[in-house]
Amino acid sequence: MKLSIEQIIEFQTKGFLIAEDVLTDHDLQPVIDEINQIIEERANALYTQGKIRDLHTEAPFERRFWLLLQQCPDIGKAFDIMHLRGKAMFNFLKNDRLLDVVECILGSEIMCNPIQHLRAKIPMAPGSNRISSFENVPWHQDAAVTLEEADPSEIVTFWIPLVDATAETGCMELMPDVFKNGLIQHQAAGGTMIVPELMPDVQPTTGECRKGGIVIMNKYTPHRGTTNCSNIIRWSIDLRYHKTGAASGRPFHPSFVARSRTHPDLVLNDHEEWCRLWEDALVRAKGQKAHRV
Ligand SMILES: O=C(O)CCC(=O)C(=O)O
Repeated sequence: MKLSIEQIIEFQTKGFLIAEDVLTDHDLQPVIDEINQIIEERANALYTQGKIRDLHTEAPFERRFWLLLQQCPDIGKAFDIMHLRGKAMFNFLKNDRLLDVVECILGSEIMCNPIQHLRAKIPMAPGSNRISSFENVPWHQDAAVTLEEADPSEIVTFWIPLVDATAETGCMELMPDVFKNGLIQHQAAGGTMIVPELMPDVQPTTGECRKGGIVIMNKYTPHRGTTNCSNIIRWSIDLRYHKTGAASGRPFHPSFVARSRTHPDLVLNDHEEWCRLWEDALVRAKGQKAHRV
């Protein structure tokens, strides 16, 4: 799907765009199946070790991981793209419908940026303070989670819900227009976040986005993830892409060519190679500072 000119202008002027109906179940289901399979394998292993009593085999994707997490937090250890390194996820990073949209914004020479996450935002019981800053991401600009080397790079975020992301399940809240002022100072305390006294005095937009849609964000757009007040898991993937050759902001983690109209042979199609790149990088970059604060 190509973005319309109105959508492109909206993105370029507001600093974000919620593009509905970009992806189909055909695009998303292989990723969901793969996540389900990983949950199944981890659950079975923990069950054998006596750490899980009820496997909840009948529970749907939107509930099972949470039911298992409550019995054994270990099931959620390193549950992220670079650690799981699934083949369906790797293929999704190069999904044609997704990259058609990326191309509308970044042009046809595109690298997949290594800042990429799978998030299971679990329901928060009223009054609970258990939630982490990874699940309930505070107000920030994505530029703040890159190193200074990427300041000249156009890095665009594509936030993709795997279930409907609503005000109830937890969605993005975004500040329109603020990207035009560039980077705001961030602090590390409480998770990388805009220094509270420097928060722009701007009414945020609640970025509800149904499954199949994508929230596209400029790297200077202040945004946060809102609390999940529902009884399902708000699964999502957040990916970033940049122009081929530009600095990624994480030089010690692997970027790869996801699309090239001029040199299609440069596209990384080898899942095993991608796994190898991540395995090496995770060992070599252990302890590296990734955020600029
Ligand atoms: O998924 C969320 O709730 C927050 C994600 C986010 O802030 C990001 O992708 O930069």
